[in-house]
Amino acid sequence: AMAERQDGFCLREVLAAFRACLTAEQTVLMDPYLRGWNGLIRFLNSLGTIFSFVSKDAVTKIQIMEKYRSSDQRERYETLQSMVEYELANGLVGLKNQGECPESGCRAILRLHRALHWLQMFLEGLRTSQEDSKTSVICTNSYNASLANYHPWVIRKAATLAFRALPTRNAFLENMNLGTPEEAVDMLGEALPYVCKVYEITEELYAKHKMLDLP
Ligand code: 1PX
Repeated sequence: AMAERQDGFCLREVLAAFRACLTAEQTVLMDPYLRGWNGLIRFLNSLGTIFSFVSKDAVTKIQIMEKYRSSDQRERYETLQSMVEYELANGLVGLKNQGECPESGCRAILRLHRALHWLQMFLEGLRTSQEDSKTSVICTNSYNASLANYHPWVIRKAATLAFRALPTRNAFLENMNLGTPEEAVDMLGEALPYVCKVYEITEELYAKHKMLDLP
């Protein structure tokens, strides 16, 4: 086995967290979901301060949820399903305009959920790409096909500029601390279906409650 890197990052733990979100009842557990996100943010931070503006925003959303999970209402936020039910029943979502409920859990999760779509496409792109592919190109393509549609021009510009700083495909795969690039690719193939499943369940839940466009 490979030695743990100094910052202890290993994508295996992140992927295991997304796997642990899924229950037999097809619900999504909040705590492992947030654990998965915190792991991703650690990885993002290890890529350099150029991505600070991204991680800052994601951390704000994660912290909204962590606050609920340590509040008196923690049981209401045990799963994405229980959160949706609770916030909808109590008018806590902010369905009409931004600022109505700035701390809405449904709203915070929707932003992370959209980013998870990007992640899914990016990792799949990385996994299936040629050895000499550019990470920046894979990243830009997956971003343009997903998250970019929700971002104003200035954010899109900043994001695509930052992507240029990404290391080569193989260096990026080695950074994941999953072994050789080939081993990392195998691991991604095994684990990505769980990330996809979490994404699908969330998408269906939000569609059912007409919350895919929360302001
Ligand atoms: C092992 C490989 C994975 C690498 C880990 C990378 C984790 C990336 C996490 C990205 C989280 C992005 C959350 C963005 C949420 C969002 O869309 N927020 C916007 C809307 O929020 P609002 O409250 O105003 O409605 C907000 O405007 C966003 C601001 C920040 C810019 C977001 C740019 C997203 C770029 C995504 C990918 C960047 C990482 C590339 C590294 C490989």
